[in-house]
Amino acid sequence: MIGTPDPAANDTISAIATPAGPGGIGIVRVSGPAAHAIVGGLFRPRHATARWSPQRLYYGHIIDPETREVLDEVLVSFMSSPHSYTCEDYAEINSHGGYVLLSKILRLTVEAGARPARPGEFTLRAYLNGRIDLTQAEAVMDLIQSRSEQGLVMASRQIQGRLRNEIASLRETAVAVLAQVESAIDFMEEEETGFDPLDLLKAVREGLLQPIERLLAAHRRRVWVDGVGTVLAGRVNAGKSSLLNRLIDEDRAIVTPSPGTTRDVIETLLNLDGVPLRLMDTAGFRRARNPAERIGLEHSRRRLGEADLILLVIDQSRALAPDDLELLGYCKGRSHLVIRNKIDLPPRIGRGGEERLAACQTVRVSALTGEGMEELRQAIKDRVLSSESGSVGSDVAPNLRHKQALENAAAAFRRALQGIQSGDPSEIVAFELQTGLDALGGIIGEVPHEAVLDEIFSRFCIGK
Ligand SMILES: Nc1nc2c(ncn2[C@@H]2O[C@H](COP(=O)(O)OP(=O)(O)OP(=O)(O)O)[C@@H](O)[C@H]2O)c(=O)[nH]1
Ligand SMILES: [Mg+2]
Repeated sequence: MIGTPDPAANDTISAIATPAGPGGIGIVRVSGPAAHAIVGGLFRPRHATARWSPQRLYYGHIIDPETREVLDEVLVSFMSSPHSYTCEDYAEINSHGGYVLLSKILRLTVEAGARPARPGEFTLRAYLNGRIDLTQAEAVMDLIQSRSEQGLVMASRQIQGRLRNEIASLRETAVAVLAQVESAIDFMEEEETGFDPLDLLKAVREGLLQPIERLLAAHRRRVWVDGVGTVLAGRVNAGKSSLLNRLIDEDRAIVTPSPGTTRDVIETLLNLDGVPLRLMDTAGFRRARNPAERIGLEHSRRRLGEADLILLVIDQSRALAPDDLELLGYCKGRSHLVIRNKIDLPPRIGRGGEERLAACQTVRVSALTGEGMEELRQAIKDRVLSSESGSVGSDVAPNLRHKQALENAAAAFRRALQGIQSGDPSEIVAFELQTGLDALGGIIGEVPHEAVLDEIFSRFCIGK
């Protein structure tokens, strides 16, 4: 979402803020030092005014400066730095919707001196100007793209700074620990430094590693924002596409009796009583017979690798085949459900097959008659909710970037812990703590250096 940071941004940017296509209203927003002049130059207010007051809506018309033609009847607002979304001078034109009209207004702002904004650039400016941190900037996008109401609530909390606060408190703890370790470097011979390895171990374990573990567990909550990546997998002809169609109650995927019908991955959104799924139908497994099928299978495998939940479809009217066994093996250790499809037909799965399936949680359905579909829906919901419940108690949902940074921080703090335990030189411990601190700083988009020094010196009296 965020473009290349451009801290020296003193140009004025402009963009259409509403989606393309017909709509009741559309918005063009302009931000930067010339925002008021550019929009003011295109706007003819109903009542003439000498200056634009912030927090007011002005009614009037947008005029094409070249032809003097009235383009549209609009409402315009002006905001002054730093009291705007971007912290810059800012203006918004509310016109009628419609891509051609909005494009024309955008073009007029550009001809008047604005530059078309890059994706996410308004939010980038809000971040660069210090109004929000990176987690809040990311949450703006989550709010827009959330796949469920719960995801919306989580994104809104993140915008309010919930994750930022958690990271800030972790950083405070890390800075305090680092300050103690660094003072042990500087004042090695002094006894009054209060350097107690046991206290430090406790602070690292309980103040850093445990809260980070909780945040990492809360990463699972991202499914509310992103949707649960759910892959229908199985042998050719098992009934995956028929199941997709049943689940979404629509003839979306092609179903035929011939094996190898599905080639492309078909992805669709499904909301199961508030649980958002990104449901994917994939090419069935067998030895590929031609290049198209081989490519389809590669796509299937990739989606399978990325899946949050695998729905493994088995045709119970046939004996279990090596492909079924391979997929069953693949599902081990991954969140999955085994679907025994075609229960309207006599079971021919074989004794060995039955023994193999006995160890799995299975749901019996017929995609043809619809039998068992309610149970399947329930089982999917239960599975998602149970894997998400591990993170209860946390209010936030770190995304993948946060997760990776948290893992890096945790790894560094664990190395610091080991260093303290094995009596390593304090410089080495301090280095690891600083590495962890930097990783945490990366989450909110800021890495402190002076904070550590401040922390050390604020703890000592002058002359000591
Ligand atoms: N009797 C019966 N037939 C079914 C059932 N589900 C699917 N079929 C039939 O099985 C055949 C294959 O169904 P698909 O849904 O295309 O199977 P698929 O797993 O998507 O197959 P590929 O895309 O080739 O991998 C079709 O003829 C379906 O009508 C079921 O529950 N009972
Ligand atoms: Mg199919």
